[in-house]
Amino acid sequence: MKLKHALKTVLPVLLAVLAIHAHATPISVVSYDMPNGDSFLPYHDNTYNGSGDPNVPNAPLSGSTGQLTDGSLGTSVAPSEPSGFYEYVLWHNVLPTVIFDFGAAWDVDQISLHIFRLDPAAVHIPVNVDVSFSDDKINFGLVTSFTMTGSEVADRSSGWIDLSVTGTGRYLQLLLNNNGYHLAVDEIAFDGTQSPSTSVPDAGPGALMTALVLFGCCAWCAKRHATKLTHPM
Ligand SMILES: [Ca+2]
Ligand SMILES: [Ca+2]
Repeated sequence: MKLKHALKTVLPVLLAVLAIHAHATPISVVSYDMPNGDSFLPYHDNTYNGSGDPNVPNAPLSGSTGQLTDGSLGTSVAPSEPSGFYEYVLWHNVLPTVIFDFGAAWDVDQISLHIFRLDPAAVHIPVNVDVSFSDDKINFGLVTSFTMTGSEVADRSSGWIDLSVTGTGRYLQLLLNNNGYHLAVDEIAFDGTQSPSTSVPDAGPGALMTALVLFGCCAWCAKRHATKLTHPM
């Protein structure tokens, strides 16, 4: 009886410990909506297979995914070789806004952008990236704006830029302010935890060890109490 009571007391603490140890995992993107890339065919989102024509520059694309979330990365590209940009989506004439659908609400804590920089061809890092969240794809919350220095990635190379965010929603909107220059992006990824936080936590070794110690203390206390009752002083 006492053991049952002790377990009842320690259980909330144990669950809290497990929740604290839940950690971020990659978030799968169900679909993203955005304007297609510009001019040359390699600049487009060539594998996008939803609504909208990926062969038409700046066509509105929606309902599916393409090169931005396929896991494939581009390489360095010579300024005179548009074909080398195939893995990238390159915008110039539009200020791209991309709305991602995660299929369910997630607590997002990191956005990772893989971007190519080529100063001689005016392919630059965006001057700022604006992030906002929504549950219905219509009403978006407060905007978090990240200002870039332009040197996050070395010239003539591509690299990851990680942005730490705090936000929850099924939809995430990214505004990539290219400030009138070219912007070449080949992958965008997200990390976070499923929302609400009552989802099944990922119990690591530390969490399990803490849980075992708590359980052991609980059992010892209950046994000691029972012994006292059996052999009163
Ligand atoms: Ca890609
Ligand atoms: Ca492309």
